Amino acid sequence: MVGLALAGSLILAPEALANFITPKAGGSPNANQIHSLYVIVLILAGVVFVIVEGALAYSVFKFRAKKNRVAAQIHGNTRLEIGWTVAAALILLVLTVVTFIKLPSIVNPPNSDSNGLVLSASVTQPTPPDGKKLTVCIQGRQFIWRYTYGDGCLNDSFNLKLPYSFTTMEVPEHTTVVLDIQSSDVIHSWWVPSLGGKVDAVPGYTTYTWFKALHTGTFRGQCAQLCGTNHAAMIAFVRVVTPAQYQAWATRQEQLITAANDQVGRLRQILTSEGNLGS
Ligand SMILES: [Cu+2]
Repeated sequence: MVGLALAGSLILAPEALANFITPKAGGSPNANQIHSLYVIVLILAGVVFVIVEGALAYSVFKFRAKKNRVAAQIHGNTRLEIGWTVAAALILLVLTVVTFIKLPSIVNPPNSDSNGLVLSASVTQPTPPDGKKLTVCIQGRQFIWRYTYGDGCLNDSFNLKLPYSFTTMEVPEHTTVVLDIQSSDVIHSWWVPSLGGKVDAVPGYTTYTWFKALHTGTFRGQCAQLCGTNHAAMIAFVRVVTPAQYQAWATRQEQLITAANDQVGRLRQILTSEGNLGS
C-alpha cells in the first residue's frame, strides 16, 4: 500500500507536491534542470522501491509458515542473482549518463535573451558564451546580505560608486546574472531555491553561481548555513523587474548614494572649519 501510494503521488500530483518532495523551480533555467534531474532520479527510485517491496510482500505472503510442512531447502537462483546485479549496475549507468548530460546546463551560464539587459562583457568570472551578463557581487555578513551591481564590484565598488542594496536584490528579467559571492565574517550560504543551486559564502574566497530570471516577480531565499544567533533573520529577496525598470532603479540608487556622499562632505567641511573634527 505504501508503495502504491508513493507511485500514485508520483504520477498524480506533481503540482500539489511540487515544493514538498522536489526542489523548487520555475525561476531560472538552472533551477529547472536541477528539478528535472531530481524527478528522473525520484521516479527510478520509486519504480525500484515498488518492485523490491512488492516482491518482498508477495514472498512473505506466498511462502508463509504452514502447519506440518517442512520448508524447502534451496541454494539460490544464479540466473536471478546475476540478473538483479546487472540491472542495478545498468540503473547506475543510466543515472550517471543522464547526470553528466545535464550538468553543463546547471553549471554554465547561458546567454541573456535578446530582450534582456546587457551591462558588461568581462571574461574573468563564469561567463555566458557571448560574454555578456550582469555581474552582482554578494557579500554575506552577520546577519544581512549586501549586493553591489556592475563590473568591478569585487575590487573597486567604492571608487566606481556602484549602486548597492541590502536584503532585496533588484535584477532585470531574461538577463544572465552572474553572482560573485563573498563573506566578511563567517560562512554563510546563498540560496534562493527557485533561482537555482545553493552556494556557500566563505571568508577569503570568492564563489560563483548564476541565474537567468524567466519572468518578473519576487523570489524568496534564506541564508542556508547556520551563521550565528540571528541566522534565521538572514533572509534574501530577488525582485525581478523589466530591463527598463531595472535601469531606472539603478540610476536612482546612484543619485541617492551621490547625494548622501555630498551631504557627508559638506558636514565634514563645516565641522572642520569649526575646529570640531580632527584632521
Ligand atoms: Cu548567514
